Amino acid sequence: MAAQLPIPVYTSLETLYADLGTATNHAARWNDLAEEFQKRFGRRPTHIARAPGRVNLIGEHIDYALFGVLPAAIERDILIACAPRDPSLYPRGDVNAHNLHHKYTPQSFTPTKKRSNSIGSGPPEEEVHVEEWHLDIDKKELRWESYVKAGYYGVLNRFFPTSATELEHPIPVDLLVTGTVPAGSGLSSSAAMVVASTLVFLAANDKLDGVTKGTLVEMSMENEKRVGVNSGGMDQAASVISTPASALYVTFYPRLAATPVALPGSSASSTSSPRAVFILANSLVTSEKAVHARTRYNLRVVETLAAARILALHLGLSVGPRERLTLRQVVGRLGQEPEEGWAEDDESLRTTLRLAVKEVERLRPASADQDGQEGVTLEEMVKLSGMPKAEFREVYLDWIDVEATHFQLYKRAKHVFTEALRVLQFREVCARQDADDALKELGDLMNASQTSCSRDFDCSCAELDQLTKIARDAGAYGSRLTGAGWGGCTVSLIAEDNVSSFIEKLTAAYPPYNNLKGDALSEVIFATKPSSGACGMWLSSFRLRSLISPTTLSIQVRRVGREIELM
Ligand code: NG1
Repeated sequence: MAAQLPIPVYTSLETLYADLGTATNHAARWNDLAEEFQKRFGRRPTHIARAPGRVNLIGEHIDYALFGVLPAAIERDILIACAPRDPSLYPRGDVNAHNLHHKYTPQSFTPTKKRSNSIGSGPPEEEVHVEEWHLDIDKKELRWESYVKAGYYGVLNRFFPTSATELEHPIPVDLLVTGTVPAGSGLSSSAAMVVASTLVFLAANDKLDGVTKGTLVEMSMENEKRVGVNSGGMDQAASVISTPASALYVTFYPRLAATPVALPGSSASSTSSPRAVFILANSLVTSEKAVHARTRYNLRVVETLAAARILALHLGLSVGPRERLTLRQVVGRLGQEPEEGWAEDDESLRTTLRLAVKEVERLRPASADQDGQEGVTLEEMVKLSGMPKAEFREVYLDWIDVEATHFQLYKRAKHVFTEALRVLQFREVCARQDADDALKELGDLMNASQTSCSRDFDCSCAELDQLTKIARDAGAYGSRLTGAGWGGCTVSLIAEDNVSSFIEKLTAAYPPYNNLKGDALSEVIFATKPSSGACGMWLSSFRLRSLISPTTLSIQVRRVGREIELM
């Protein structure tokens, strides 16, 4: 199982790139990073962690309802280089973090031990006081180092008991970060940052033994919540578990699992289907997910959870008095799923989802117009939930920051069920590698997903709607927003032969691209192929507490004409 595998660790770029299967020009970035590290901190880095961004091909806003999604890692990534500092000169666990991008200023921070008030829900005299590691993360203002801190947090609290002896304390480090995943574009630069940070702190502190890809995904999901967004696990799973040339079918229920899915035309034997190429195009509307979380992302999380409870009650399914079940669990109960979950090839999930798409009509508010536009007020929602108001608040609202006058239970649940079905259909078309019309079928599913995101989930925006329409007119089989939406990128499915004419047409027709040329244009519109997941490159053979004379391995590259050669 892919999630049970260890994190790949390399000692040379040659082996790393053989696995990444990508161009050696990326090697120049690694080398620049190592050289700049040497310049700034007076020594070479000992560890570099890589974590890619991701594109979601289909399955939007359904990971936190625990339905399967189909993302792929992209080549663009975050690299974090690091080396220990002399522990006799700096406080334990101290971090001196720099970013290669000049707009992100250097930051230093030291974790402190803090007494948390209580755990448990008993009376105050039974409060249990615990000490935890603490780092200040300002959730109101988005700062680059918050993501570095978020990754560090989990490593500290999982691997360094606050009662530990001096010897077991986290070491002080210098860090240098660089990245090619554009921020706020729906390509998950945040998850890539948190995954790379978690990985580099694990490695620098010699804590990687026994950490599987699944553990890194779980830690990164937990860590990212500290930045203020209650995300599902899609981005972290794609960034960690992906393999080159395939998309990744990631499921979360009853446990995290991931299977590679080959895309049409990718196998050497497939003849009739042209090769699928995915083009990413940035709408140039920045999607500030954390800043708007209370009226957008977090609100959708609450709406889908409340919809799950209310639908389950309408359907006469069992629901615990304080249980916060998900829409995936509603489908499981409706179809009498066994405790260990349905097998991947079991048709029951699909059949029950079809039924759920019909049953969701029960959530349509009586006062609503044709599209169920009006939603329900908080009072109406509480009444429908069958819970006392105070209890409803505790279970559904107190743990998450949201703001709304109306809650759209019907439209959100309808999107989730139909989108979950589209993911299953997309996967099935990919399995029929040789079908002539595979790309057309996939494109239709992507278009239906865009309509549903726009109309029912309300996570698109005018520019994304416009750009996806232009993409279809320019020859894409299908085009949709990717990631959380409200701005950011679209992903369009193109046959390999049409890539350049497609890019030309899009550039001419989408007004914000009209004056862009060269690098500026290829920053906002580019083809991508599925890349492999997170990995580490450890540049010396030292073990932490025996830092005597590191045998540094070369990651030099040499330019030979226009080629770059590994040395
Ligand atoms: P973005 O904002 O594109 O990274 C977010 C969530 C995903 C998923 C998508 C919507 C985070 C880190 N990621 O992706 O888990 O819910 O929205 O499908 O919040």
